[in-house]
Amino acid sequence: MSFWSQMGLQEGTSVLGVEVQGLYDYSMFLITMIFSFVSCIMVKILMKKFSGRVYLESQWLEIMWSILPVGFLVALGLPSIKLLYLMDEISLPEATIKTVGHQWYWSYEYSDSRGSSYSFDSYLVPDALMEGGYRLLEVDHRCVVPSLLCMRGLVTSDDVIHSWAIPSSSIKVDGVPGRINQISLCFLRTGVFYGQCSELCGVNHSFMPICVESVSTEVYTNWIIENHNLVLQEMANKGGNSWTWWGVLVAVAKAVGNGVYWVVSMYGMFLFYLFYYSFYIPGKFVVLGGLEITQWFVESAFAFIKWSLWFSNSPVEASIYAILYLAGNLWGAIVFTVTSPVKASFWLVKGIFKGVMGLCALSYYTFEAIAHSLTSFTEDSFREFVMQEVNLNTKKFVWIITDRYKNG
Ligand SMILES: [Cu+2]
Repeated sequence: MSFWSQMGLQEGTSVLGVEVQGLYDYSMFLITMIFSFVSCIMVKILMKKFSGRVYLESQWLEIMWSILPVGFLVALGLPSIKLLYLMDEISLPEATIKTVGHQWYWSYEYSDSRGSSYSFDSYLVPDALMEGGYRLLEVDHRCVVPSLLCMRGLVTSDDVIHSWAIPSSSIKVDGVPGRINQISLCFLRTGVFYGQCSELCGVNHSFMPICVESVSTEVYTNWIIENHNLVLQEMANKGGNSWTWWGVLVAVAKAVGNGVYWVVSMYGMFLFYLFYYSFYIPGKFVVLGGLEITQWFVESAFAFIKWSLWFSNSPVEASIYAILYLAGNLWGAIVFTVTSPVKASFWLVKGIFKGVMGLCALSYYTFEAIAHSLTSFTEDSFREFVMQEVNLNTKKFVWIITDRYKNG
């Protein structure tokens, strides 16, 4: 979170947050360089007379002062555009947290597990300062998220437009009534991160803070399972023991139907692929090849019959035609064998073509390398580490969930 006399951005708590920080530092560096250079030129213009008796034009100078600014703009715009698109990227999230804005509090919903929905409201704690907390930032129930695990956040609103924002993670999503916006939640470490409603929503707009508690995958998974079990228990208690033989029968029939459907669909798929690859594909090739050979044979036979008829009518003409035809074919074969230098030149052309293509590929890869170095502000080893941790946590999450569901 921010601290007194802070100059830059908050310390990044998500991959995006770190990247945005990198972009900020990089653009500030470029801007400072441009500003100082232009200031120097302007001071020089004020101090000196930039005029010469023979210095009338300079093509080279004009080309440079057109191309250099374009280069700077690209260097500033490219990383920005890349981050903009990365922000919308939701890469295979494990679970969903739904955030609903109200006048004037937030509510969180954890609903995609076991058919139950665990939700709670999150209100400001008015006298947090007295309890050692941060003023106007602490809430009674924090939004709990796992760290280093990909989650999906859905943000919407119940009344007016709100905005769910956590500056340190570069998150700001508008909660619009009647619309659902989504955001990727992947925090780099455990901790408590603060934010505030960032869209003017009424008199108590300043008093609906956002407080996210990032915990380890194990803690999160156990927490969500416990709460879902509590909700399920409450639902069962409310419903009472109102089961009937009819209900049991329907449930059993449903289960049997599901099983039969599953088995039948599996076998159907198996038989389909078996038929497709062992009969259809080979059959298709045999039939098509046979058709082609038959077509060639029929065409040749037809041409020969035609020529025979012609020969029976006017033998001289037909013979001359046949001799010319065969000689033409023979001449073609002779030319092909004698003029092997042509073949060599053909290979040369092919080689040149390949070389040009290789040069194009080389320039493409060079461009890609430059674009990569321009657009990523974190080290490759850091990103690899994050990916490894995320994979590990995903496995842990799935393992704990399946284990718990098996047992209870
Ligand atoms: Cu607000």
